[in-house]
Amino acid sequence: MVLPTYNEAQNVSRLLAAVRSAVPAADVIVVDDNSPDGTAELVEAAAAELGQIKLLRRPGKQGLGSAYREGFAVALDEGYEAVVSMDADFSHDPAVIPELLAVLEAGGTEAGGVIGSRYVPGGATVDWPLHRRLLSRWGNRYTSLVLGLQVRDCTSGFRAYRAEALDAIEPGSTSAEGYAFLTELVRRLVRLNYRVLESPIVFTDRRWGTSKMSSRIVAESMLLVTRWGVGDLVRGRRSHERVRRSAST
Ligand SMILES: Nc1nc2c(ncn2[C@@H]2O[C@H](COP(=O)(O)OP(=O)(O)O)[C@@H](O)[C@H]2O)c(=O)[nH]1
Ligand SMILES: [Mg+2]
Repeated sequence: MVLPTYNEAQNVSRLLAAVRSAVPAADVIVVDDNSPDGTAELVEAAAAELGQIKLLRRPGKQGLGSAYREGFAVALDEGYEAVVSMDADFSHDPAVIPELLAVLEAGGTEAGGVIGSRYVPGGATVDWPLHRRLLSRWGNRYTSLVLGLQVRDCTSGFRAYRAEALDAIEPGSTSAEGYAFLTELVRRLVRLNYRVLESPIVFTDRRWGTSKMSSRIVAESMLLVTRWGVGDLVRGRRSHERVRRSAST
């Protein structure tokens, strides 16, 4: 499990306990960017209590993409079979992790990853303010249209990757900071002919703490998706038929 945290003091202790009970065997890597609210200290306390929790402390806020790049590098070094990512704010229900792993396993070696998806039948978004819902829904529609991806939720951070596939797409060589980072990983999986499956989740707005999403992150995402899409058009490279959606519910 790779969990990026920035100012998640109100969530992190409970979340780590919930993760442990959902997937008792999982090792957890928390990547904290020196959160001013003391998140790292709470992670250390949880690590002492629960075990199998590693904290990567970084000097300052460097963004979600950067946190994942570092967390994934450590996870891939450890030689796990699967790597799971999720927000540390309870928007992603830890109880769903075993299901994502089961769908990944059922997908066989050609399945590069499973996305916990809000936009496949059975998926939903609850309590999110209207502007966030519209942004996410239309941002995803734009992304799949422009990039020719058959994936409906490219910006969900709740995912299970086959470690071999994650390694193959070299997340360390990406440069995006926000949602575009998540989209770029999907794009790279599809390019390498991996299947990207989607399993429905119910996403709930965080109850505690505040979102770190910013207009800069949204702008970065729109800009990069557009740039990639134009690049693809120029090169005539489209990959519609390569991705199939999971039929699982
Ligand atoms: N380490 C690290 N984690 C971050 C950073 N930005 C966001 N996060 C974490 O990434 C996850 C997603 O961010 P969040 O604020 O929930 O975004 P939202 O769900 O789109 O509103 C949360 O667990 C955050 O604590 C960052 O710069 N560094
Ligand atoms: Mg969140």
